[in-house]
Amino acid sequence: MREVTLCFPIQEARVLLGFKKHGFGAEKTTGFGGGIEVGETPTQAARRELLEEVGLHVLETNLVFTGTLEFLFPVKPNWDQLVHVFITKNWTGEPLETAEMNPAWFELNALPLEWMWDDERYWLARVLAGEQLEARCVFADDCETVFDFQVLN
Ligand code: 6OG
Repeated sequence: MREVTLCFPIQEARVLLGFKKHGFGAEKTTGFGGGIEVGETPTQAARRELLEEVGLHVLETNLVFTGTLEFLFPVKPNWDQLVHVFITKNWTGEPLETAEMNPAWFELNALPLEWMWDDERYWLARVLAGEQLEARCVFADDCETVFDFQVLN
């Protein structure tokens, strides 16, 4: 299964999200991340992707791993992904628009769930509040709607 990272920078009561311009999940708003390259740890990949996608420099020690989420698409198994999720509260640099992402800040109590992957309504607020979460999410045949969401621990 493809392994990817997803990272959410948090400052005060706000989270930085990005409007994704291309690729898997294009036109959705979400955190920053992407594929883990050969020889990289998930933390190294999360750090690289945060810099590439939004211009923020973060130390590995400032990335807090919150768990893995498995996303399964029974009608499109090649879309299945294992996502290593991180939050961070310490970085340097200012968010920059890049070829991949257009970033914006959102209040933690007003997440733009209608613009996000359907799964995020099940787990995002919990992870942003600092909860550790291992979960499995199965998408319906439309590959957009969550069919089943199970917390594994
Ligand atoms: P690239 O293909 O751009 O990395 N991602 C998902 N995020 C959510 N919320 N739900 C999913 O369910 C996801 N599948 C992937 C992880 C893809 C980026 O999209 C996230 C990566 O940050 C299907 O390399």
